[in-house]
Amino acid sequence: MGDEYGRDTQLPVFKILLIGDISVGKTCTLLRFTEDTFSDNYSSSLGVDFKTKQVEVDGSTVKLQIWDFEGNQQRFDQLAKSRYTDADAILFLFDITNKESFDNIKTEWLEKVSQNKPKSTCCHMVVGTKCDLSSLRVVTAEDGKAFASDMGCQFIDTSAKLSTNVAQMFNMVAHDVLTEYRKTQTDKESNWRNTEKDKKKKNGNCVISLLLKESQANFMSSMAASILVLPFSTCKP
Ligand SMILES: Nc1nc2c(ncn2[C@@H]2O[C@H](COP(=O)(O)OP(=O)(O)O)[C@@H](O)[C@H]2O)c(=O)[nH]1
Ligand SMILES: [Mg+2]
Repeated sequence: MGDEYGRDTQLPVFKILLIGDISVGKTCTLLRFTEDTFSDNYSSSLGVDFKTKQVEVDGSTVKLQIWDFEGNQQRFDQLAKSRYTDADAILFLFDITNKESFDNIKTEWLEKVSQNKPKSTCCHMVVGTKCDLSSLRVVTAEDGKAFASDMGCQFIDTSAKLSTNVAQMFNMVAHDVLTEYRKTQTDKESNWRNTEKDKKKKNGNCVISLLLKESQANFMSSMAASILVLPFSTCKP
């Protein structure tokens, strides 16, 4: 059984967005994780929309539906708006050999995200890509960590080429979104319980007031009877 996007409706499905400048490695990261492939010649103008992968996390099986965007600002704007609002996680990718792609997260991508109002439980992560190119590195892991900590989220260095930290990164995200999901489920459950309790309380109050009314009525009618009977019974013939 599945919905229009091929989601298995039996499992929780978490929607994860990969965003960042063109050529930072979004498509390669997605393909490394979902198909365990990598190509040096992958055309960075191509995007693959989304792919899904089932993962085991914290004793649960969940589906990650991972969305890739082309990095083309205009197309991103057209496609992304509707997809932001129900995203469970947004990963901000930058290329560690390209300072501009890092700066653009602060100046452009974060702005875009906040404009499109993702849900308050949406998890964020800052991801440095191409960490196999360490000799060309211009953004240090410390810079990445400091920036992520300002955003209140985690930072991770990855390489789609060498498969470094790619699965770990998605597992970290799956853990974060599952934690949020469980919190929401618990909140929903306790709200439901409280509503049921309120309903029972109200019903209980109704029964008590009915009983009270009934006993009041009984009392009143017996009083009335004794008032009526009393004069006759006390009358001497
Ligand atoms: N050395 C190296 N190159 C990478 C890595 N990931 C992607 N690339 C290269 O970077 C270019 C852009 O990758 P792509 O995934 O298309 O970027 P996108 O535009 O963000 O989707 C391609 O030529 C890839 O081969 C990586 O981990 N290491
Ligand atoms: Mg791409």
